[in-house]
Amino acid sequence: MEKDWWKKSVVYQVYPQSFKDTTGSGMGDIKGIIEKLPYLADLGIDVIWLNPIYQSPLVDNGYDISDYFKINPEYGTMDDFKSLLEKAHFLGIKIIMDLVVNHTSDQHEWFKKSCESRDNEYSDFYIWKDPKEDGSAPTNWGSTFGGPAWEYVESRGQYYLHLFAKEQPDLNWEKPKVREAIYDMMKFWFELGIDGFRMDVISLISKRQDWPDAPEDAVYTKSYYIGASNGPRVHEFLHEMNQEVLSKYNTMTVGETANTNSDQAILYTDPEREELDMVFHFDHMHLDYGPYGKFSDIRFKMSDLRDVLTEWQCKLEGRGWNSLYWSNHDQPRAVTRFGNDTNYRVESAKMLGTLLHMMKGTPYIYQGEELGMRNVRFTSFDQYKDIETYGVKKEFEEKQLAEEYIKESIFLKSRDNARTPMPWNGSEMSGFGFTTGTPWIDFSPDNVWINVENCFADKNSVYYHYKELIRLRKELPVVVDGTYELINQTDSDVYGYIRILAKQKLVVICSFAENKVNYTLPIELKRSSAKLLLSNYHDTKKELDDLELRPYEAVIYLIEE
Ligand code: TEU
Repeated sequence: MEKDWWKKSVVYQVYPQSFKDTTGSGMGDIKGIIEKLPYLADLGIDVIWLNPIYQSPLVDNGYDISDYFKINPEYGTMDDFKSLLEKAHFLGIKIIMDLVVNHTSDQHEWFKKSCESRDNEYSDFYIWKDPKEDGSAPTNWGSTFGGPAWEYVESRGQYYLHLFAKEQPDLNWEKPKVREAIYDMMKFWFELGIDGFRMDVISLISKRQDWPDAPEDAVYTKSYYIGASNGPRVHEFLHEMNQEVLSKYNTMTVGETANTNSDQAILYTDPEREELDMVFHFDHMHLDYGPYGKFSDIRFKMSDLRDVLTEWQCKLEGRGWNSLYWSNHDQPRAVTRFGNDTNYRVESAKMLGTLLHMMKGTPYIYQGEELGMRNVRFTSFDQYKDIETYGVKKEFEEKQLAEEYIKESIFLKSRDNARTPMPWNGSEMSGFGFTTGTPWIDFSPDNVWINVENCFADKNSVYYHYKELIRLRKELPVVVDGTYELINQTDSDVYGYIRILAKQKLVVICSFAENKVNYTLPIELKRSSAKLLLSNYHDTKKELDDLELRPYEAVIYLIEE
């Protein structure tokens, strides 16, 4: 099989507990994914990224692993997983799993033993530090989910580090035996036949050994970044992982690298460095961050989005590889955050798909994005389930922020927006085709009208637009291999770019305006001979010329000469 197959691939992210439940437990399961493989094959995707399905107490929905070698019985058995692998591969679909090795669950055997004493085999599998002179924690770092990043354990008279929940103790990557155990685990899954890994917070695995305090003005829940992101040995560790494991298989790897800029991304993804294939950056996710980080009721600016995406397209050209995403299980729904989820939900969802999927890199579709699913207006806070959301509510109440602000910023940014069950049909009686039981999290009330069945029945649905975008990627070499150039630098509502490969030139123009806008095309691009490949309006003019763009109109023209 060819190397770099992932450059031509479209990835679909399945959030297992919300995808399809076949047992009535209210939790999605592996058999449910198997049942829906034809749906994914029909969409045209090439790779499925599975969020963690390992044994876990589910404090952080599986990102707290208590046994790396076992499937969580909530999702099924190892035989179910082997069957999923076999059936997906038969359909030409690869499977990548989630590698969560910055931390484990506090219920992992390693951690239980590590807590027992300072001199057993697992004592320093985690990061233990003595209290400061005054008995306080080793550093002033905050945890992502609120509260300090250090937890005191009497039995050891020490604190342990947890950048996330206290139930997620950080592994000590300085210890060769920890790395060895992780590499052995990775080989186990590769030998089973998986095709790669998405690597959870992989930019955090190397900590500065001088343990600096964070500046007082750091956003508390990310104040660990100073000592734990893009750390001193992170590239050494990843190169070692590559040499010990990854290079021995024909794999795809994507690192989730919080707090990483485009220059640093080249260090992670330059093939010469033999580390990772690509990374998820957060620069476009941070465009609507405010004084409290992600949970701010601030809207992004399109010109900022254009600048950020252009920076990443150009910086990594010929030196690395981009991942392309709008959302995932940690982010709110794309059409709410970046589009217009009321009057122009379908148009803007299609526009966002067009903008992203014609760029250079590997596109990721988060389950439900292809339906144009939007944020969920829960009526009661109790409907939220996510540990991050509860942490934010507590933090904001302690800061005595206005109740309305807390409610709105949680509606806008809670991770639960993306975690409501996948709606296969519009019948609440049938659990929207997701479950015959009570779902682990409430359904979105939108499911009655936004669901797979309705999308199948509507030839103008977001689903068919995504299907077309995927088809264009497979048919036109310029999409995978072409270079990227921004068309306009000044326009505030329209994002236009071109992709160039030999005689093929793709012209992509996307409006972020809620009203009609006149768009003047640079004279050198005007062609009557150009071919309109795709639009989110059915009557877009065929010639490539100045355009009167309707709200959120997105067009793709092909010039061949
Ligand atoms: O997320 C990494 C991370 O930093 C998240 O906290 C993310 O920035 C935040 O949720 C945005 O609001 C990874 C996983 O994707 C996430 O689901 C886990 O909770 C986290 O790591 C810990 O494993």
